[in-house]
Amino acid sequence: MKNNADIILYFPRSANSKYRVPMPLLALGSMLENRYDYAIVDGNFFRDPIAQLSSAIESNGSRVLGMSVMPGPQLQESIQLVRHLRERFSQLIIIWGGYFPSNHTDVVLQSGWVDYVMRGPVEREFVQLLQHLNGNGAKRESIPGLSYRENGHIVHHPQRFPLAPIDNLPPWPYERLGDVQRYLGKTYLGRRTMTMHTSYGCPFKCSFCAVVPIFEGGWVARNAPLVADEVESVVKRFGVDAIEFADNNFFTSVTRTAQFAEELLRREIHVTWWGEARPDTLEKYPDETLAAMRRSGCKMVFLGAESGSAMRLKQMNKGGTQTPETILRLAEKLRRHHIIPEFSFVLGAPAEDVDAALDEEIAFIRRVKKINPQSEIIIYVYAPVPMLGSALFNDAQKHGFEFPHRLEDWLLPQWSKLDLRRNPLTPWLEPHHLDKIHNFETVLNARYPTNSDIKLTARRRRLLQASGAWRYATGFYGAPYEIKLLHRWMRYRQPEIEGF
Ligand code: B12
Ligand code: SF4
Repeated sequence: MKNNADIILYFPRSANSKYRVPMPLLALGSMLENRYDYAIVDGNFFRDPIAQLSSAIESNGSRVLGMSVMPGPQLQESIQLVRHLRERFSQLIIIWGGYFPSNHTDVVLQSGWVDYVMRGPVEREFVQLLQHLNGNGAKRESIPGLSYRENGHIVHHPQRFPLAPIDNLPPWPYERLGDVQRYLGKTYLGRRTMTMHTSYGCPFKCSFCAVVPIFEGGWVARNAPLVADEVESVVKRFGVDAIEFADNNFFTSVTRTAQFAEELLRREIHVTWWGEARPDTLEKYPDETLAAMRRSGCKMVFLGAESGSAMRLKQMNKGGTQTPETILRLAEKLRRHHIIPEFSFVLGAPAEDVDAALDEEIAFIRRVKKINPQSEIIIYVYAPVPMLGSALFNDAQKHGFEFPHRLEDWLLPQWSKLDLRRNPLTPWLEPHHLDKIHNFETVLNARYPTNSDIKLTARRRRLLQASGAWRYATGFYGAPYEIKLLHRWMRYRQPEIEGF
C-alpha cells in the first residue's frame, strides 16, 4: 500500500431526517488529520449508496474503506454494500467498527466480505492498523481490539483494558463534514442542536445492554473543563444552542457533572442540554447539583428505568441498587427541579407468565405518570444481546433464542426489526403480547403526547389527549385504531425510533 493512501470513512444511513454528526468517524478522523489522505463520507446524504460509494472509491483510487455499523437500518445497508464492493473491488481493504461488529464479530468476518473488525473505542488502534497496512509500523499481532481471518480461523486480539484515557485525544475535525449546519436540527431542546460524546463505556453491567460485552464495566471520561471547552467551541463556531450528550451514562460521576454545570454558568455559555443517566445514580445527586444542572440548561434527562418489578430489575442485573421505589422517588425529585425525566422501560423479557409481567409494568408506568405527569415514557421491547453467561441471555437461550449464523440473514425482515425493538424474534413473546405492549403505548402517547414533538400544535395535542383520555381512565387499551389513525395523520414522532 502506498503512503498517503486514500481512506474513506463511511457512515451508512442512520436516520431519515434530523441528521446527527457521524461521531464515530469524527473521532477516528481526528487522529488522521495531517497524517493521512482521508475523507468522511456520510451516506445519510446518498440516494443510491451502492452507486455513489462505488464511484467515490473509484474516483479517489481508495485502498481502504472504514465503515461504522450500528444494528438496524445501518446494518442492512452495510451488508448490501460490502457484498457488492467485495466483488467489484477485490483489493479494497474493508474495515468495520462500531456496536454491531463489536458484538457480532465472528458472523461479520465469516461472511468473507469484511477484512478487519475493530472492537470498542479504537482511535489509537486504528492508526496502528493503517501503519501496519502501510508496512511502516505496528505488527498486526500487537494491535488491541483487532479481529480478522487467518488460515481459516478467526483471530481476536484482546481489547485494551483498562480503557485508554481520552482527555488527550485531538478535537474532532468538524470541517471535514462540509456544511455543519445541516447537522444542527431544530429539536425540543433548541434551534440548532449538536450531538456530542464525552465518555466511553459504563461502570455497570445490565444484562440486556449492548454496551456491557464491549466495555465490561469500564468507563473513561473527558474532564469537565474540557467538555465545557468543546461546548463553548461549537457554540461560537456554529451557533449551537442545544446539546444532546449521547454518552451511555453521562452522569456517572457527580463531581464531573457538578463541575460541568458550574463551568457553563461561570463562562456564561447559554445552551440547553440533555444526557443519559441511571435512576439510582441521579437519585443520589444532592439537590444543589440538580439545581445547578437546571440553571446551566439541563432540561431533560433520559433514564433507564427498565422495569417496575424488583424481581425483573434483579434479572436485568441493575447492580442491586435500582428498585422501583428509586424510580418513583426520582420522578418526584426531578419534578421539583423542573427537569423532565425520560424513563425508558424494557418490556417483554423472558418470564413465567408474560401477561402478568406486562400488566405489572403497565400499572407501574401509570404510577410514574401520576407522580410526575411531565415524565416521558419510552417503551422498548427486549432484544437479546450476546452476553454469554448473563442470567437474561441464558433465559433467552433456554426459550430457544439464537442469533443468525450468516451475516446475510440479518437482512431478513424478522431480524432487521430486532434492534429496532419493535417486533423481536423472541420465542416467548406471542403476537398478543406485542399487541398488548404497543396498544398500551399508543393510548399512553395519546393521553400524554411527547414533549419532544415540536411539530405537534396545541390543537393537535388536545385532540390526541381527548382521544386517549377515556381509554386511559378506564384501562381499555385494546385495538386503538382511531388513535393510530390520528398518529399517522399527524406524523406523530416516536423518540424510541427516531432519536430525541
Ligand atoms: C448517536 C446514536 C444514534 C443516532 C445515530 C446518528 C449519528 N449520526 O450518530 C441515531 C439516533 C439515529 C441512532 C439510531 C439507532 N440506534 Co443508536 N446510538 C447512538 C449512540 C447514542 C451514540 C453512538 C456514537 O456516535 N458514539 C460516539 C462515538 C465516538 O463512539 P462509538 O460509536 O463507540 O465509536 C467508536 C468505536 O465504536 C469505533 N468505531 C465506530 N465505528 C467505527 C468504524 C471503523 C472503521 C473503525 C475502525 C472503528 C469504529 O471507534 C470509534 C472511536 O473510538 C449509541 C450509544 C453510545 N453512547 O455509543 C447508540 C447505539 C449505538 N444505538 C443503538 C441502536 C439499537 C440504535 C437503533 C437500531 C435503534 C434505537 N432504538 O435507537 C437505531 C437505528 C439506526 C440505524 N438507522 O441503523 C444501540 C446499539 C445496540 C446494539 N445491540 O448493538 C446503541 C449502543 C444504544 C444502546 N445502548 O442500546 N443511534
Ligand atoms: S447503566 Fe445503562 S449503559 Fe450502563 S450497562 Fe446499564 S443499561 Fe447499559
